[in-house]
Amino acid sequence: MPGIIYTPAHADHKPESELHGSRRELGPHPDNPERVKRILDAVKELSWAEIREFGERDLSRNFFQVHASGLIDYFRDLQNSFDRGELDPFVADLVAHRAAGSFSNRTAPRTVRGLTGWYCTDAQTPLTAGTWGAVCAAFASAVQAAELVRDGTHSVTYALCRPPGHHAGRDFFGGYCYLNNAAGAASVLARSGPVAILDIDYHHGNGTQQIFYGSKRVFTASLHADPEHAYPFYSGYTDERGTGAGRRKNLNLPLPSRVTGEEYLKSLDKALGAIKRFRPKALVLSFGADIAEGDPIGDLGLTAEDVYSVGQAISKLNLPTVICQEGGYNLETIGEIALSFLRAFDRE
Ligand code: OKP
Ligand code: ZN
Repeated sequence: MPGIIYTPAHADHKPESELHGSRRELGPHPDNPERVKRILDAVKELSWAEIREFGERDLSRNFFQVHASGLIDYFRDLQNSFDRGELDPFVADLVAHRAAGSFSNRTAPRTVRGLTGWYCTDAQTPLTAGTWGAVCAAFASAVQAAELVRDGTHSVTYALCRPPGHHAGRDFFGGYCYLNNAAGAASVLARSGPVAILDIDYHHGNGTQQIFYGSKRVFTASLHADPEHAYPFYSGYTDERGTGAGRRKNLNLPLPSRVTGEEYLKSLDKALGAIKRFRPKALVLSFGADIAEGDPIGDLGLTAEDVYSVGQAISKLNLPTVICQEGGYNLETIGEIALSFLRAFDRE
């Protein structure tokens, strides 16, 4: 029986606003706690799913498998500064541009403010007093989802992660993401054999790609909006194929705007073929409901029915699977879309 891993701790991360550049004004931040509430309400309908909540746990070992210690230390210092009342919610004032090193060989600055610019890749990823707690909870839910699959308790688990994770790399964060939940899950499973990560969020999972770019044990495939016109702009192109031992272990399939369900399934088939040839023992899915039509920051045309077909095609791989929630920002449809996708994994 599939299991759903959920924790209410996500609600402590509640970024208020985002700068909408083109409109020269602040608008509501797309990643709000309501997203999880809508998904949870919808997926409760799944008769076959068991919903598990969990408490705190020590994640240090799991952190360091996928993230640099400097990034984790920074987040912990940041939290201490919030706890001491030294900070108000903020975003990076600047990000570490390659020009930053042009005056000297200066490396990371020491203050929390300076380090935010060092580690964060954009100014859309707010830091608040409740952020780190929620981030740890999301990461823990992905790790726990992987452990339940590894131990054979469930053959499919769904970690209702918020904030999302796939834009967080080994030593950087951004794109509403802080720690890479899917990478945390994959690293648990990779101890027992080769693992494939399939990322079907609307945006390219640049963090996931970077973490495993040199790894031959973890194959990464991603379907996403063409980075020519979509975030994260600097990665997600077809010529990024992996490096060293990880050569040909990364596959990017950029999609045109308003792609139809039929076209999408053709690209998906390519990803699934490559995954089969890799012969993984387990699958980690980064699932974003922002691939559905009507997403406020996406422009694809997938209907709920298409999303079900996408789920079915993936489910047919018949691999032990951990599904991590990534994006999806249309509150009116996010529940229905997640439910359509998960229905496809009722395969026992
Ligand atoms: C996170 B996930 C909207 C601009 C979008 C960042 C997108 C991050 C998406 N005003 N900028 O992949 O869904
Ligand atoms: Zn996304």
